Amino acid sequence: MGNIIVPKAWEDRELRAVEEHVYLNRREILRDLAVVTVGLIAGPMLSSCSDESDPVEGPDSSIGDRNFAFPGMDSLYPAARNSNYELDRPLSDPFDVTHYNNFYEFIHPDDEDIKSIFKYVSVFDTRDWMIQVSGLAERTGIFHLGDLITEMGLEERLYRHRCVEAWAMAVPWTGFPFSRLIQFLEPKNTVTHVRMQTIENRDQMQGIDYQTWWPWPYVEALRIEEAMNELAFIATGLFGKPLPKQNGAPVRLVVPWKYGFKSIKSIVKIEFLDHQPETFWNKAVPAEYGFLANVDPSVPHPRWSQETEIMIIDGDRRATQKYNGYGELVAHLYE
Ligand SMILES: Nc1nc2c(c(=O)[nH]1)N[C@H]1C(S)=C(S)[C@@H](COP(=O)(O)O)O[C@H]1N2
Ligand SMILES: [Mo]
Repeated sequence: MGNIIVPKAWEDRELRAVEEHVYLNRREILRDLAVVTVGLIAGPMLSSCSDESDPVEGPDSSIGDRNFAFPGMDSLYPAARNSNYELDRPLSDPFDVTHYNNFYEFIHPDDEDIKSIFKYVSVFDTRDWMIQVSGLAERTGIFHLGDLITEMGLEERLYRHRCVEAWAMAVPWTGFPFSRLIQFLEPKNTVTHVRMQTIENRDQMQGIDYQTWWPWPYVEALRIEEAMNELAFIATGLFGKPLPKQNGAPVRLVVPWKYGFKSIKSIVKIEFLDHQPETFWNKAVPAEYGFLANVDPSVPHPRWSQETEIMIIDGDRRATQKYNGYGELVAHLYE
């Protein structure tokens, strides 16, 4: 990708200030959280979070480095598999899936290899993770991820993944349907889009200051009907364990019928809107990245064909399927 200089107009200082505050003063905020999260199950999760002795999980040689996003996190895995979501292909190797990543925030200036992202995530602190919900909904405020998971429950689903750059994989995600979370947050009926934002943590994500030409923070969005589709999934785990940092810990979106860049990682903000927002890739490279970005073998990327895909890392090449094989469940959204 070229060094595209993007004007700084995207900067939203107010928002950044809120997030920095949330991030740097997590434990203070947790004390006051009962006031903010009206109506959410309060109590045990929150009080145990303010315990200064939260355990930090060490790297797991099979899948990588993780923190506890909340106490007791590990005990929720593995979750029961939902047999409605099976695959026509074998699962990818866990080592490949956690060592072949796309996460621009962690690209290292001296080592831009996609297979090196995992080396630079250990400083990423995902403990006591919170998500700010705003916009046109009844329930807005700052929610602790542990509380949301308790409220939503967890299940495992086998999904395909297809990157716009033609690599593909098949993986078991753990999480909950996005529709369940949206229903819980009660958007107003004027809502047309849901916008999501990745944490912008310059101290821990060296790729942000290095790649000054990208319009940080990473932002993605879906139409509300897409977000409510049964396939749209909020993942907190992978291969029966909490998400490794390089795969978007502690909480990411998964939209398997769209190119991978829609599946935004490490989400700290969800906003309900009555218009289509700008997104990271739409702003950065509008000619290449359409807002919809449905997987489609008949629509080539401006610089390459999308007719086939390559399974990581073994290189097995297969025909790309329209909607990544999920047409039965999503084609009606685009008629
Ligand atoms: N915040 C953020 N989310 C992101 C990206 C990114 O660079 N930053 N890359 C996207 C792209 S292009 C892909 S293909 C997937 C890759 O997910 P994986 O590394 O878990 O395979 O994450 C998506 N989510
Ligand atoms: Mo991608």
